[in-house]
This record gives sequence, structure tokens and C-alpha cells, in this order.
Amino acid sequence: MQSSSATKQNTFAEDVRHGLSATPKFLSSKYFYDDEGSRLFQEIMELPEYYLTRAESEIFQTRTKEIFEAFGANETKFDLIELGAGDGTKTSVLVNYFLRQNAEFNYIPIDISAEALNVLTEKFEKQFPNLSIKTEQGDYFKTLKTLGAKTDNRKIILFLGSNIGNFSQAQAVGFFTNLRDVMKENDLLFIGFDLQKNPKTILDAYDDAKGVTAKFNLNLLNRLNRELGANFNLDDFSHYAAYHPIEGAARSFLMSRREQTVFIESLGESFEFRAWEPIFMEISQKYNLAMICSLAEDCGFRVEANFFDARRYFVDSLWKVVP
Ligand code: AVI
Repeated sequence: MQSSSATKQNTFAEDVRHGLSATPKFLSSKYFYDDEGSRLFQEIMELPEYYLTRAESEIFQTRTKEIFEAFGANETKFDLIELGAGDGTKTSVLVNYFLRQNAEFNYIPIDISAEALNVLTEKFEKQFPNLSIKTEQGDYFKTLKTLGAKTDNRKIILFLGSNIGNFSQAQAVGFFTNLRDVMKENDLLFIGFDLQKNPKTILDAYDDAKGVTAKFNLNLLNRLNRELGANFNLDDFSHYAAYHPIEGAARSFLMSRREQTVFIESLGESFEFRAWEPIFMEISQKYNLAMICSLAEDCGFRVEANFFDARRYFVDSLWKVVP
């Protein structure tokens, strides 16, 4: 029998084969986050052009009390479940306030990366010695299903940082519909959406002057070289970002700067690139309030409240299950 890491590697290779054989070619942005990719994403979040993280942090810092009240956090004991918790910086603002208000809750960060969970736990245990923290490593839905069976506590699920933006419309509907299926009547979902705004502001966020986003995209080719024995020459590809204001979609591409053939050893296959042929790398969907409302409705939820930053760049939207 194959080990799970061998199975993961096969899925990765198969996804790459599928994407590079398609027209137009694509690679999935979920593979961006190896160690170097995660480091580069941290660097992106510090960039002056990348307003998203700062806008959402502002919401957490300035609207803490209202969020606490909207969560009904002083009423019954609940599980605060964070999907893709990362380093938990934003959530720590809520946790700090909730603890000071003597709210009764368990904090349950769920992440696919054991390493990320270890770092988070160590930090939170130091910062909040009285916090009950129970990490869950693995796939969101499998973990949520078993969690539902383990405890009767009300669930408040956080999905922050505009992570939903990296899903296509169909994936977003599938994702929330699956979540809806593991939620009960009084459970809540709190989601971070990046809002539509001046297209130049959005474009700059995905095409920064220092070229960190370009490195972040190109890093996936490095990963293919390292893990699948590919022979991409990174100088032969360049990053291109575009924002489509009607769809509200920022997309990034790697453009093949010349006609070339790339061989991928673990697939035993070559892939041809035309000069200036794009590989579609990532969508970062920007929403407006009507889109958020109809997405909620399509997936069996209703919007209870919206929390904005002062510039209305970003919204954390609180959804309730429609029974
Ligand atoms: C993780 N995700 C929300 C980021 C975004 O804004 O779409 C990923 C990213 N891609 C380029 N810059 C940041």
C-alpha cells in the first residue's frame, strides 16, 4: 500500500499533468504554499500595495465589541473554529477580548499543515494561558464532521483573509454548501471577503513594485523542478496580473517568454509552450455586497451582519444557517 505522502505526491503530479495538458494551461494556486511559498506570502502581506491583511486587521481591532455581541459570545459556550488558521494574528485580537469578557469557548484551529498548527499553539499558549485550544490537523470537512459528532457546543466558524477569493464561483458554492451540511441551526459562519474597489488599487496588490508576487508565482515552477524533476527555466517565464472589473476577478498568469519545451521527469512527459502562451495560476475574486448576499442564499445561509474597515476595502460577513 502507498503511504499518504506518496499518494499526495501522485495527486500533485496528476494535477500538474492535467493543468499543463489543458487549453488554456493552468496550475492550481493551492500548490503555492511550500515552505518558500508560505514565506513569500508572509512577505506579500507586509507589502504597501497588499492592503487586504491590514484592512481585515483593522476590522478586528476596531469592531471587536460589535463582533463579540453579534457572535452572542457571552450567551452559551461555543467552539470558535478557524479554517486555515495560519499564524492566527487577527484571531488573537478576538480571543483576547473574548477571554477578558469571560466568554466560555474552545478555540479550534484547523489546518492542513501540522507545522503551522504547532507554531500557532505555541504562540497562543504563551499569550493566553487560560485559553482552551484544541488543534485539528487535516482536511476541513472531514475534521468538521468528526468535530460535530464530538461536541454539542454551538459552532462559530471563521474563514478569514479572503481565502474564499481563491475559489472559482462553483468551488465557492460547493465549499459553503458542504459547510452548511455540517452546521446546525444556531451555528455561525464568519467570512472575510475582499471588496471591489478602484481597479488600480487591486491590480497593484497583485503586481507589486518589488516583484514579490512575481516570485511567489514563479516559486511554483521551482517546486515542480525540485519535487517532480521538471526543468523549467524561471527566466523564461514572467508574471502577468490582470483585473477584470466586470467580473471583479484579479487573475495571475505566468507567460512563456519564448517557444519552449519543458520535461517533467516524474510524469515522463514533455510540455510545449508557444511564445507568450499563458499559464493561468490564480484567481483572487473581489466581491460586492449583492454577490455576497446571493452567495449566502445559494448555499443555505442568510447574511446577519457585515463589518467593514473605514475605507470599505474589505468586509467580514457574518452568516447564519437558514433552517
Ligand atoms: C491567500 N490569498 C487570499 C491571497 C490573495 O490575495 O488572493 C494569495 C495571493 N496571491 C497573490 N498575492 C496574494
